[in-house]
Amino acid sequence: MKLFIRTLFTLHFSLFTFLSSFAQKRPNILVIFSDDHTQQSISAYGSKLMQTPNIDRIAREGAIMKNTFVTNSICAPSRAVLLTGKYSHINGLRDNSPRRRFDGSQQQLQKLLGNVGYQTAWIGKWHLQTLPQGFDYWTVLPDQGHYFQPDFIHMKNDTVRHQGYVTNLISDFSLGWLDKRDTSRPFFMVVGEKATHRNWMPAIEDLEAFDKVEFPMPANFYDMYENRRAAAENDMTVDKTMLIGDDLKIGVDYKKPGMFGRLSPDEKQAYKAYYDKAEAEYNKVKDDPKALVKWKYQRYMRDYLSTARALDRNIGRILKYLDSTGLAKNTIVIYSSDQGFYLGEHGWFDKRFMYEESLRTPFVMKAPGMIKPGTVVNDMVVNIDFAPTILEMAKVPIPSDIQGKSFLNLAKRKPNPSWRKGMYYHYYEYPEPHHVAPHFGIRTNQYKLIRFYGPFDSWELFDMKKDASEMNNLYGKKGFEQITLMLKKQLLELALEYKDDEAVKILGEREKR
Ligand code: SGN
Ligand code: CA
Repeated sequence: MKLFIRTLFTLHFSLFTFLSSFAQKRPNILVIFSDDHTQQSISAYGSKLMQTPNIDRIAREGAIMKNTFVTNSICAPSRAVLLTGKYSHINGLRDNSPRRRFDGSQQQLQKLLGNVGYQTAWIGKWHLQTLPQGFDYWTVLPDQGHYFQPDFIHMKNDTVRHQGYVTNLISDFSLGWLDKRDTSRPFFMVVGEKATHRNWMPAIEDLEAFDKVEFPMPANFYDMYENRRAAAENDMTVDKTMLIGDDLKIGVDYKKPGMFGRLSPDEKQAYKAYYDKAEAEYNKVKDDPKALVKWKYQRYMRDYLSTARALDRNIGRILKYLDSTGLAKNTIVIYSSDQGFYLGEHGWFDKRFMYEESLRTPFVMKAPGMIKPGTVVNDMVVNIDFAPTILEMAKVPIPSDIQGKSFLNLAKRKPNPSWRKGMYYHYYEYPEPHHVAPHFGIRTNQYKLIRFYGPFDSWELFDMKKDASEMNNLYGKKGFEQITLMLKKQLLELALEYKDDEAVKILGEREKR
């Protein structure tokens, strides 16, 4: 009996050491996931607006996915896609309204990684209404969080206010956790950035960064939305929707609690001095609508890009930490954002529409030994693919109910002829806050077909090769009947494949009429 127990014990022990040594071989995974940080402002994606040397470094040392799209261009739903690898109608989080709450009891990436021995953490912006589940450690901003002196919730319902600028604090907490983690296990950490979400409050040191630059307005800034009924209904223009106070920071009451009231006395002084100068310019143009909108656009760009500077700088800080601790050689680093954003295209800020600027999102990753430096992937990847790609890199089997596909092989430069040729999109939140009608659609290499439903029931068709800025709706025009039929068929196939019953029903009803 004794011998039996001893043998059993030895067996168990060797199995344990075997498993933990196996676990040791798995790479660490660090995902930096920002908010509203768009490809048009990232130099690795060809932006001339500013330099993002640290994001570019990840791309240079690894892979850049040039055509990365989201399933639903909005904050919390996009995070839910990252965690589940499933569309909004499957993971349950379709929009940001407080009545929608993410069901954290469902299968999620961190739980699957935790099951094989990963130590898991989410630090920073979370925004999923319910508190994180399935992480060993988390520290999150309540709701949208604040840029200055933000509150954080630390593992319980304890809200603590911290001194400092949010992008710096998120890095401090992330590096702090890396310092104290259990080094016998691989880690999976998400650094959830608040930048560059509205109302784009730059760090003090970045306030004047773009003052000498005059930004060219996008060619379609003065879009009149001809032939695009749903787009015409928007309430997200730089001209009309952007707020002079909270967004453009003119005439702000620094005593009022909230975004500006949280600045320290020194920060208030610096902000006031800086935005008083902006106010003097504003006073010169405020009665001239044409000059005013140009001024608003310049101010918007300055604030957005200055806020992005701290983001890129902090990514650099995290990369340096990995270098100096030797972790870099066994750590996969991914940089991505929850969606893209309009920097004046169609006259807009914000996201939501299936048009290119907010449909796209950045995705770069370096994985030493796994992905060759300088890799450029042009195949279409979608944010449902992020979770399965991470699972494959961690050598974890991908559950069959995950809707995305791992693109690791594409990043390893192994072409896959059966890879998707069209991506599927579905947006829901309406009417507030920006009056973007619900819609779904398909984007192929050359075309985009969008079906708006609800109050602005309509179709849009674009030829992306000839009309990259999506100004010319070809739906119903002569000569496009065949391609429209084909795209409708593909759209229905995708809606069926992803089990989007609501879209299938709408498409079916249309057919009957
Ligand atoms: C949230 C949204 C923004 C939106 C404002 C509107 N972000 O911050 O897209 O501009 O609300 O606020 S999201 O993370 O929820 O998607 S409002 O007060 O001007 O209506
Ligand atoms: Ca966002």
